[in-house]
Amino acid sequence: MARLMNRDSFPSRSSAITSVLVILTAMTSDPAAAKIPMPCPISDVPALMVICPAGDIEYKVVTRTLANNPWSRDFVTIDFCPCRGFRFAPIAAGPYVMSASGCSVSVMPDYNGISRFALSGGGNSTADTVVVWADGIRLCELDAVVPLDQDGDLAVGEPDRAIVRAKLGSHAPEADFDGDGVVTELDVRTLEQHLGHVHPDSSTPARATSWGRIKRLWH
Ligand SMILES: [Ca+2]
Ligand SMILES: [Ca+2]
Ligand SMILES: [Zn+2]
Repeated sequence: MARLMNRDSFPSRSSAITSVLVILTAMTSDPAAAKIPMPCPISDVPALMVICPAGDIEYKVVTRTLANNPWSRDFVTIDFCPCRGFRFAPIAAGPYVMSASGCSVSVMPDYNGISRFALSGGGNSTADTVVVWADGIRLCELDAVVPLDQDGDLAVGEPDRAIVRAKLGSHAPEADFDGDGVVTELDVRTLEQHLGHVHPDSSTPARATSWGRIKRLWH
């Protein structure tokens, strides 16, 4: 099913629409369709994800069935594994379940089909692919993951602000926090609202001098 629903695998838009209609038509008469989550846009997966190392920005996924009912039968997973420049904060007991590999996170939806991800992490994710899965079905691929912690030390500080300011006027997606396609002062202001925010595990303070310790925790 995941392969069938992968929009990237279709040769053209018209054939993609035809194929999806055939699948959806077949599923309408299938009682099992009431028990599985549908890919975007039936399920709602925001294209832009902004992440603060303090975990104070909520990213909300809403999973729905073909009949537009909430789906909450199993975990919803966000897979960051292709993002070699991105890292999650080492949280012992976070609001999400982390895979053993440390690069994908899962949340159990509530009865309304809502999964709330208050992710804590940082580092560059440019040009990498982040995919949202549920019940083995590929729901959607994100357009952009934008970390406020640009340099990946798990804190939002002056170096991060300098990185974003250096990209003012550019189309750099990794510094475009509002997703309007250009890096402006508004994006800098967004970062400034999180200046000083660090990852929530106080036993591993995110300062430049603690880089070695953070790295050891991660590897
Ligand atoms: Ca930083
Ligand atoms: Ca912008
Ligand atoms: Zn923050």
